[in-house]
Amino acid sequence: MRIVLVVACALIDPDGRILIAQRPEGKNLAGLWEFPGGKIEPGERPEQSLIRELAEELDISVKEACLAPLTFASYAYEDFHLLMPLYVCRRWEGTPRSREGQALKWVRAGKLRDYPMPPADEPLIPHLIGLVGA
Ligand code: 9L3
Ligand code: MG
Repeated sequence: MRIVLVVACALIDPDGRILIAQRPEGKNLAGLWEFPGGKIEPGERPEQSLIRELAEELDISVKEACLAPLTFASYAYEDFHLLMPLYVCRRWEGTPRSREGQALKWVRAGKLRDYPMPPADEPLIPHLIGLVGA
């Protein structure tokens, strides 16, 4: 089974809300809400990939020291196995804005269940509730 490494981030604002993004039409899992991130490209360290993805998708600049590992997702899709570290970040430069047509939403951890997510992301929710409260 091919293992695909993807990195994701829970951006947390000063109110304790978490940013989720809706996967746009044309991508797989379109319409589902996810923690922003993407695939690790060859030659990249995970933190570099995440910083690149956050710039590409959200137009924010994040320093590596501001990324803290929280947990990970491990999920068997039909044709590959997804391994996805989840980082949390409370400090960034710029204001997150949609650069790829994806809708964005700041949501309390206890409300994340109201947003349909890829199955890989769902088990991450209790870890975020544990971190910031519901
Ligand atoms: N994925 C799942 N949850 C996430 C992210 C960022 C990604 N929070 C899955 C969707 C795709 C694969 O990982 O199957 C690669 O993501 P992308 O490069 O299409 O964003
Ligand atoms: Mg992505």
